[in-house]
Amino acid sequence: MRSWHASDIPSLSDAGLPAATRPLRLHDTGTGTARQVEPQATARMYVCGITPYDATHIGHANTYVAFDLVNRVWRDLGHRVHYVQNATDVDDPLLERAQQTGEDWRSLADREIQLFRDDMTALRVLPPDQYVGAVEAIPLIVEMIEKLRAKDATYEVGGDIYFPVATDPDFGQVSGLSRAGMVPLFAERGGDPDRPGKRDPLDALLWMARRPGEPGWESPFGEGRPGWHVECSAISVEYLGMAFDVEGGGSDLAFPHHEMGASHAQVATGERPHARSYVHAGMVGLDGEKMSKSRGNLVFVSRLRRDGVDPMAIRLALLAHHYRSDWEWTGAELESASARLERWRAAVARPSGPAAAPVVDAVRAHLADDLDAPSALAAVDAWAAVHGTDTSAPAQVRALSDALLGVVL
Ligand code: 5CA
Ligand code: ZN
Repeated sequence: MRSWHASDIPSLSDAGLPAATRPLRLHDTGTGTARQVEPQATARMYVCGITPYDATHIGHANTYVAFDLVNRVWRDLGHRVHYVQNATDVDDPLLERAQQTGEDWRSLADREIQLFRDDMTALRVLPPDQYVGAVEAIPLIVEMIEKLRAKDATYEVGGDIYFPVATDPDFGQVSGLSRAGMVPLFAERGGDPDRPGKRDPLDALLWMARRPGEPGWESPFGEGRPGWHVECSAISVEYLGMAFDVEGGGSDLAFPHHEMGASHAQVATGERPHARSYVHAGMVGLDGEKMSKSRGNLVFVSRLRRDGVDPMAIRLALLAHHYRSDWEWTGAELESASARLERWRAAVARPSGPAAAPVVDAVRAHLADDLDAPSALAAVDAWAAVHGTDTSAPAQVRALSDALLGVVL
C-alpha cells in the first residue's frame, strides 16, 4: 500500500551542531530491563499498525509518536532506518463494524487508512518504508503457514488451522509472563482458550476457514482468511528478516500478539530471535478507562485538527508523558501543550538566546535514555525561559526540536 509523505528532517550538523554519540537504550518487555539497542548501519524496526476503523485516536497517536522518536534518534546517530508497518485491513473487529453499519469492509478500511495517513502526516510521524495491508500480504502469510506445516507446527480444528505453542521452546520470552498470567490475557485479547479440540488453550489461530457472509481467499488449507498474529509475523520477516532491532506497539500487544508472532517466526524459520528488543508504549485512557474502539471513549486526532488545534500542540501533549507510562487524556493536557508551544515559538523567534549546545546535548541524552521525552521537553523549557546573546542559538534549537522531537516551531 501507499505509505505517507515524509516530512523533511533538518540536519543538525548543517546547523553547526556536533554529531550525536550516545547509543539508544530502550526498555525491553521480555527482560524487563533497559538495554542498549545495537543496530547495524541500517536499523530495522517493525511497529504494528492500526486495525482501520475508528482511527486515529489519541492512544494510537501516542504509540506512533513514541516509535517515531526511536526513528529520529537512530537517524540522528547516523543510521539509516528500515521501518515497516502493517494495517490489519481484514479481521474480526473490522468486519463486525462494517456489518453493524452496513458499509463495505473494504471501503471502511480504505477510508480509515487514509485518515490515519493524514493524521500521521500532520503529526510529522515519519512514514514506514513499507506499509503493508493484511490483504495484500496473504501470499506471504500462506507461505509462512506452509513453512509451519512442513515443520509439523500446525493442526486443524473444525477446518481452522492452529499453531501449537509447545513447538517453540522460547514461548513466553517476549512478554515475560507466566502461563497463569497468559491465560486471562489471551481470552481478553481475541484468543479462544475454551475452544474444544485445541491441544493447548493458548494455541493460536493461523487460518480461519471462510464463514458465511465473510470474505475468504483460496489457500492450500482451504478458502479462508489469516489469523492476526501470523499477519505481523509474516510481514516483518519478509521485509526485515529475523533478529531485527525493535518490534513495537502498545503494551496491549505484548501478549499474545508479539509473543505469538515471535513463536511463529522462530519455528517457521528455525532462527531466533524474531526481534532483538520488544518495546511497548503505555495505554492512554479517558475517564478512567483505556481509550479503545470497542469502548467508544475516543478522542480523535482528526477531530482536534478540525477544531483548529495545532498538530504540533497535540504532539507536545503526547511527548509530555513518558512513552511507557499509562495516562489519561484531558483538555488540560492540550492547554499546557499549546502554552508550551507558544513559549518555544516565541523563544526561537528572538534574535539571540543562550548557547544551544547544552540543550542539544541534554535532549539527546534524555532521549537516548529510554526515550525520556518529558525530561527532553523540560530541557528546552529551561533554554526558552532565559535570554542570551548567542545569535545562532534560536535556529539551532528550532532544528533540534524539528529533527529530534518532530515539533516544528
Ligand atoms: N492492528 C493491530 C496491531 S497488528 C492493532 O492493535 N490495531 S489497533 O488499531 O487496535 O491499535 C494500533 C496501535 O495503537 C497498537 O500498537 C496498539 O497497541 C495501540 N493502541 C491502541 N489503543 C491504545 C491506547 N488507548 N493507548 C495507547 N496505544 C494504543
Ligand atoms: Zn501487529
